[in-house]
Amino acid sequence: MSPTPSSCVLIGAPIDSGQKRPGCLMGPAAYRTAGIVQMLEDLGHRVVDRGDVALPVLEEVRCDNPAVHHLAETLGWTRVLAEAGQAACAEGMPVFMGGDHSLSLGSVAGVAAHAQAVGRPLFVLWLDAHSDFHTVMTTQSGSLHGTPVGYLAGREMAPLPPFPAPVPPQNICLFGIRSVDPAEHDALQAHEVAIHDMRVLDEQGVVAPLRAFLERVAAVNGMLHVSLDVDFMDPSVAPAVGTTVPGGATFREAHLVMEMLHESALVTSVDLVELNPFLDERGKTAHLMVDLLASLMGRKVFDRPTRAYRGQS
Ligand code: HAR
Ligand code: MN
Ligand code: MN
Ligand code: MN
Repeated sequence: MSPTPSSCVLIGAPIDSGQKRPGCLMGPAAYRTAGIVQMLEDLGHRVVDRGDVALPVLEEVRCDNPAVHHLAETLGWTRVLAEAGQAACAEGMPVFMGGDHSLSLGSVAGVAAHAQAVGRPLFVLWLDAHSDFHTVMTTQSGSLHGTPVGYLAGREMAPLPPFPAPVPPQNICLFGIRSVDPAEHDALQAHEVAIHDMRVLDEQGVVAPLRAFLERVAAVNGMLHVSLDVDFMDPSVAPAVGTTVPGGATFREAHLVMEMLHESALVTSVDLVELNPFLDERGKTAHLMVDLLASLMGRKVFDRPTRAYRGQS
């Protein structure tokens, strides 16, 4: 289980439709401009850039929540990303370049289908200010970027297709959250999702809670999908996101999480989401996201041994 070198499969997801502020669709271009391919190659990885997925012909859909917007588009993106994601898993580590967080409806569906096919349990680390645990029926904003965790946990999400192999709530870790709507709060309580909110990270730091989760992944030879929302970080270090929430992870906390993930050698797929380049300051946030991925993929000042998590050979 060597963390380097590996093959990375880049999948661009130029998606804006999961929320109301235009701009996230420029995300994949911003990551490429910030040098994501060169960075990965410099770390010794093979990189295949699959380009951007394209929206298929849309089907007509309706739902009973009048707040919901762009449902047909979201359904279309979900389909193509699930397909692209599952195919990419067979070739290397998929890196989904968003696009708003609704892309994870598809990316995680693809990864989950792959995990099921190879008979390994899937774990999901959700680095975000938000819990994204709504359903199509509970969202009040109607913005479907607030629903992917609900979907992958197997909550009722018609007219989306049923989630393939729902992830058991205990295998989902929400890390850094600090903005949870009342309907999400109640559903989270009922589902036993692992939650390390900002209060926990303030008290314990990022290391102990993350280590505890990684040990659980390693103990059962799990696959680990990491979904990194720009608003996991504090807006002072990551301004280019439409839904900033003060009190987020610092620059070093975010890198430390990524460095620990690298040392764990457990990560099998990644989402980079919610970057809105139109709101950025001279590429600052795009560069931060690429640098965080670099830490996750092995950039470090001094070599450190791969940390053997319990149960990992
Ligand atoms: N919970 C709020 C809603 O559903 C805000 C969701 C915002 N989500 C993101 N992604 N920005 O984490 O509208
Ligand atoms: Mn829109
Ligand atoms: Mn999110
Ligand atoms: Mn968020």
